[in-house]
This record gives sequence, C-alpha cells and structure tokens, in this order.
Amino acid sequence: MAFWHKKKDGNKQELQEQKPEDSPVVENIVSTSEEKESSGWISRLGQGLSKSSVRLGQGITDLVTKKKLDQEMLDELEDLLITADLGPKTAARIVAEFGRDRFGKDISEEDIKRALATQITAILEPVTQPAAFHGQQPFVVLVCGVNGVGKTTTIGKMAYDLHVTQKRSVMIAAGDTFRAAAVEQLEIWAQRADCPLVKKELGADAAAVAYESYEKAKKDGAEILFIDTAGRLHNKANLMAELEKIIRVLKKQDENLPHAVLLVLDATTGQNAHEQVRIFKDMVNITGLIVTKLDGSAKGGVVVSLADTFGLPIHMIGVGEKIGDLRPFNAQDFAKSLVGLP
Ligand SMILES: Nc1nc2c(ncn2[C@@H]2O[C@H](COP(=O)(O)OP(=O)(O)O)[C@@H](O)[C@H]2O)c(=O)[nH]1
Ligand SMILES: [Mg+2]
Repeated sequence: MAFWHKKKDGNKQELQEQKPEDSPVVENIVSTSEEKESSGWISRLGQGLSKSSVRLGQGITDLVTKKKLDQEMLDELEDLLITADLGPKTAARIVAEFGRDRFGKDISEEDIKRALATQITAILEPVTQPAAFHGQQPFVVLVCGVNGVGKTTTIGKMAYDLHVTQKRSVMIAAGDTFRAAAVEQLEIWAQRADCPLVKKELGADAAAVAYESYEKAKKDGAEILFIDTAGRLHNKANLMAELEKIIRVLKKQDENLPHAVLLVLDATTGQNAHEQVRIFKDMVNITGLIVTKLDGSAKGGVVVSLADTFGLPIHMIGVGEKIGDLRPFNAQDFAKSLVGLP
C-alpha cells in the first residue's frame, strides 16, 4: 500500500519498524503481502487510536443503561462525541441523524458503535484522497504548519517511502532556516531516505532556499521536491511574509508552483487544529492535510470535525515517530478504530 497514487507499479514492500537512530535503513525493508500489511496496519491504527477509542467505547458502554433510546441517551451521546473532539457541530449532526429512526426503539452498545462508524465513514469518505505527487516534474510540495506538529519528520517519512520503496527521485529543501537544529534534523532524515538536501546558512532567506532547490531539482531531474518551512506562529506576520515570499518566488519560475501545499496538524492539539487550518488558509492555498500523532492522542475525533468543517483532502496520518509510521488515510478503517470496532 502506498501513501499516494503510484506513478509506476511499486514493488510490494513494507517498512519494518525501526528506531529513528537506526541506519542505514535499506536493510530494514522486508517484502510482505498486501494482505498482511493491511491487517497489520489496521491493528496498529487501532492501537494508535486506542486512547480515543477507549474514551468513546467506554463512554458508549456507560450510556447504554436503558434498553430503549431516549432523549437522555441522545444528549449523553452528543456530550460524549464532543469530549472525544468531534466538535459540537459535527456531534449534533451525527446524533440527530442517529436518533432519527431509532428513537424509542431497542438499542445496544454494538448498534451504537456500528451506526457511529457508518456515519463517521460517510463524513470522512469525501476527504479521503491519496496525495498525487506526479503530473509535473519536478512536482513541488510545500509543507507548512505550526512548530512541532511533525513537518520535518513527515517529509522524512514521505521521502523514504517515495525514494527507497517506490524508487522515485526525491529532493528535499531545508526551508526552515531559523534554527540550526531544524536543518540538522532534516539532514538526518535526508540521509535515511538517501535523498539530496538543499540547504543554506542559518538565517538565510527561506525563499532563496526554495528558489535554489527548484533550480537544482530541475537540473538534476528530480521527480519530487519537498520544501520544509518554519512554523513560528508566535510571529504570525513574519510567518505569513515568509510563506508568501516562498510562493511568490516559486511562481516567478512557473505560475503553477507549488503543485501541492500540505498543512501538517498535530492531533494532540484537538480543536486547536481548527484554528491552525483557518490561519494557514488565510495565508496559503492549502491542497491537503496530514494529521500526525494519532498514536497516544485521545483526540483522534478531531479528524472527523476537520473533515466536516473544512472538507480539505486528508492524505495521510502519522501514528508514531518511526519511519514507517505514516500511512494513507482510510475513512472506514479510521472510523471503526475510532469507535473501538475491530
Ligand atoms: N508520536 C508521534 N510523534 C510524532 C509524529 N510525527 C512527528 N512526531 C514527533 O513530533 C516531534 C516534532 O516533529 P518535527 O518533525 O520536528 O516537527 P516540525 O517542527 O513541524 O518540523 C518530533 O519529536 C517527532 O518525532 C507522530 O505521528 N507520532
Ligand atoms: Mg521542522
């Protein structure tokens, strides 16, 4: 399974779990069947989302104290969905729909979970879109988001899968020139993914990095160029100026650039992720979302409210810090895991 539409038929390989400090990484790839990967992935998604699903699952068990569905149970279900970060608007819609033809009827825990999973799947399906990193060459992907959400890590994971697993040529640009550690971290990821990195000195103009990386990607025939960026949200004006300049400089070269603008969001921030989408939407034309840190977050429901509110494509989700812990987003798997269904 690839993160995205493959240009070529990829070889069916799965990345073994691997500690970030392990290297080189090439030996750690094992061939596996699609089927094995798929079931392994779903159980890992379930484990990753366990904090969210325990909250929802236990909550559902607790609210089924009567046999027949009444208003009190519906109100409790609505509160439960809100505490699970689905957001008030989405929770109200789900509950209204759920109660419509079940009110006054016998209801079990299982019925509720199945009905919720179906409704959540329906909300998530329209936004379930693999990232299509082809059609132009180099295909330029600008990656943005607040500090610490997982931009750099996600670029490393994507580059690894695209280059090492799918054999596509990938270049990475260190557009976060603000902190020395940011460039060093990206350098380590670039080594792991065995991809060239374009960087400049600390404090250099991020737009100059973007410009030079695009020139180099064209010259070297790279298929995909990822541009990392800084996410200093405490200085919103600077951040906006920097992103706008990167885009302006790229557009001077080709008005279709960048081909994708990915916004990375950290699931542990819950409803705050909505505010981040609004802020970045004002600055740039976001083409898709990646939601990270779904492992160990009890706020997985935020993915549902994000889908319902913004309708932006969700390409991938992060369920851990390891190189193989970025996966394509699948509506049904996600919905079932979230409510605690196998
Ligand atoms: N648990 C977990 N940690 C993640 C995930 N993605 C990134 N991280 C961690 O989040 C921290 C910040 O990531 P980084 O890529 O530096 O964020 P950036 O500031 O947006 O570039 C690092 O410690 C990453 O290992 C994820 O999906 N799950
Ligand atoms: Mg970073």
